[in-house]
Amino acid sequence: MLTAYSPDHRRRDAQTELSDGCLVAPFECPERAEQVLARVRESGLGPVVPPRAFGLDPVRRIHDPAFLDFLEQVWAEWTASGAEGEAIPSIWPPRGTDARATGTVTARLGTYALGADTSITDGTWEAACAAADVALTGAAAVAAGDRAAFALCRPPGHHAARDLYGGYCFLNNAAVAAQTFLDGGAGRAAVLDVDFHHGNGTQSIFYDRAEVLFLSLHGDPDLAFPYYWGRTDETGVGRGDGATGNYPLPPGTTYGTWGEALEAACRRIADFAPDALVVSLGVDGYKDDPLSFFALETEDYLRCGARIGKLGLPTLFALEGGYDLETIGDNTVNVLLGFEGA
Ligand code: Q9C
Ligand code: ZN
Repeated sequence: MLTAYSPDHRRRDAQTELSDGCLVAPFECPERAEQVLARVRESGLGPVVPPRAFGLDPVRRIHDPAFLDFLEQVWAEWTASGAEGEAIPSIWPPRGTDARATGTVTARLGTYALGADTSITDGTWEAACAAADVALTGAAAVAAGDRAAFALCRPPGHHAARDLYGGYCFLNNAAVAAQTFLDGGAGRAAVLDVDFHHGNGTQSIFYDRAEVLFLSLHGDPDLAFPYYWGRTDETGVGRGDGATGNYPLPPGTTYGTWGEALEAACRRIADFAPDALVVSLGVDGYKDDPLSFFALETEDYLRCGARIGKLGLPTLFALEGGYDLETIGDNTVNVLLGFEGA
């Protein structure tokens, strides 16, 4: 399968992440994508191609125009305000307030941020746009008849909602890709999110839509980021009722339990019979990942890919999380090799 990749991901190179009360070096760093790319090349998975420039129209199908303006302008406004650090929100509209403050940059940060973990810096917008183009390039290959493609997206996307960024995500690459399949004539699409964290952004984007099935396997949100979404009683709303499914799993989860949840999710996807599948591919469920409490092994990712491959669907893989730099390449590419061997 082809891999879409852009070196412009490197423009997202924040130096700070607010973590446990300290400003630390961000877990979501450029080396992640370089490690995955190196492993893609070594493994002989297939050609690596640069993205085509799709412009913002397909992104506007998913995201709010004022939110996109904010992402494009925030760094310039932040520096113009005299702030010296990276752009981190420090105030939000409180519970019970629907206010969408659009005045100063400080107010706008709180309007659009999910949390304070994701500093915005120079180049963030450009990298996020490149990641969306990478996803759209992979989707275009699948729409043109390729069995599968790998979008080596960075920054990741699945925590970003229609007008919300955070959890290292700005534009929801997987959602943009799923929508482009629909706009290209697919009647139904499924998104399977195997990242350790719940894909709250993708869930919320498609929550009321019957034609997009969203399923997520993740660390129990009673214990894990993003905390406020990902429980089993979140099943969709209105026409989308029944088209969302969550599989929260406990600390210490190994492939025995994880694989059972994957099996259940894959059966639901088969029943739904989508025209295309998007896999939000995060490998932060790995046993040594610094941000997760699962215990998946490198070999387990081969089995994961093989099960997804058994669905026999046109499939786009979009990279999400995975923060163990030693193994992110092997774990990610194992899913793709497992898929191809199925
Ligand atoms: N002390 C993705 O995997 N919280 N995002 C980290 C560290 C944010 C993960 C807390 C985790 C976001 C795409
Ligand atoms: Zn994650």
